[in-house]
Amino acid sequence: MTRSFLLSTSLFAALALQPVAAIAQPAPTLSGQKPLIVGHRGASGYMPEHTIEGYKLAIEQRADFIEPDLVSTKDGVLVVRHEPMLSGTTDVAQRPEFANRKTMRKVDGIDTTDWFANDFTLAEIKMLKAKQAFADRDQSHNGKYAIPTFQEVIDLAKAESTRTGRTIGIYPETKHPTYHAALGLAFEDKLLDMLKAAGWTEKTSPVFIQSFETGNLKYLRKKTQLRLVQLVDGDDVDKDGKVSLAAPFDRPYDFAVLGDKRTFPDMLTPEGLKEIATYADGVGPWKPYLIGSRQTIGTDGKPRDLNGDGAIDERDRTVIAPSNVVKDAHAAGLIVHAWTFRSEPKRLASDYKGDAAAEYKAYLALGIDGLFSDFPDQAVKARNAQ
Ligand SMILES: [Ca+2]
Ligand SMILES: [Ca+2]
Repeated sequence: MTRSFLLSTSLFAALALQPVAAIAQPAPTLSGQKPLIVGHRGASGYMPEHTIEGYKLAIEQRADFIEPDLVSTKDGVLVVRHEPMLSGTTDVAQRPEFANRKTMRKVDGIDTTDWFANDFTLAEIKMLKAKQAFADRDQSHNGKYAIPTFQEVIDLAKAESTRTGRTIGIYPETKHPTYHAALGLAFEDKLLDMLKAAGWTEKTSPVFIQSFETGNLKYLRKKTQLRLVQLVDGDDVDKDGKVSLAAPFDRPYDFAVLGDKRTFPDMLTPEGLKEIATYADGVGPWKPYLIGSRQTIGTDGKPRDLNGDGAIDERDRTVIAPSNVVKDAHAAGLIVHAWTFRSEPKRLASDYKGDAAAEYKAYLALGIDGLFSDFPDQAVKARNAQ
């Protein structure tokens, strides 16, 4: 005991000689500025996603950017939904007037039966009400709020910037570009026209445009100076903490259509990142690509229930060493915006002990330039605590 006391005392003395900042300071962002907090689909941990009310809450919670995911209506109006399928986030299935609109379509190669935004006019979409997408989150706002158009989100960001005196940025995602193009509803030009009308055309404008596909980002690169972000997806995380792949989450869907065999992980190698830097300003990786988490496998070959609650989930995983993705992306001149931070204790690896702040801290320490959170208040608090 004496020995360890002496050791720890001398270690303490050695550390005391160091400037405190040298010990705990996170790696710098590419710009050296504070990381951005993006309200993911609004403040979707608290409110139904992609509603004006949800975006307003994210702004109240001091998110720097709000994130509208974009899909097209039948009459070519951009509305905000996470996907063309409407049943997961609206009351469409409870509306007898639209019962016959349920149909099967192929979405990124997958047969999908649902109601699709592209089969509804804007007037019809406006009859629907939003609902919370996660069954384990607050359902009390269901049925109250309308589906906004993209224009309404632009107008909100402008009005709230004026009201608050802060710049509220927007971070639109072009959803399923190949799918929309096949329907004659490609909307890249429309998106740029709307942003231009809002006065946003420059690299310094408070806008990022994101996509999981590559072709539409390359197209946009030729037409705009606005910042572009290549999203990088995956299917799942395996027992060892590595991202696993299965279609359609194995590669950008335009790669799949063109027979390009490169996968999402291939895009995060130093070479892959250099390629992205030829047409985008940043990369938006699913966060297990930065810090994975592994299961503990028992002698029976099954994952162990670390917290003994009878279920196997995120809480039974242990984080592994961080990857080099942030460092390699910065070396390629790319910013890194990671997603999605979901602050509920049940969605955190065991290392974080149910404390979302610990997870934010671990990622911010890598030098990420921004992150998407369903709980912007918690993300802002963690960022400001740095
Ligand atoms: Ca999104
Ligand atoms: Ca468990």
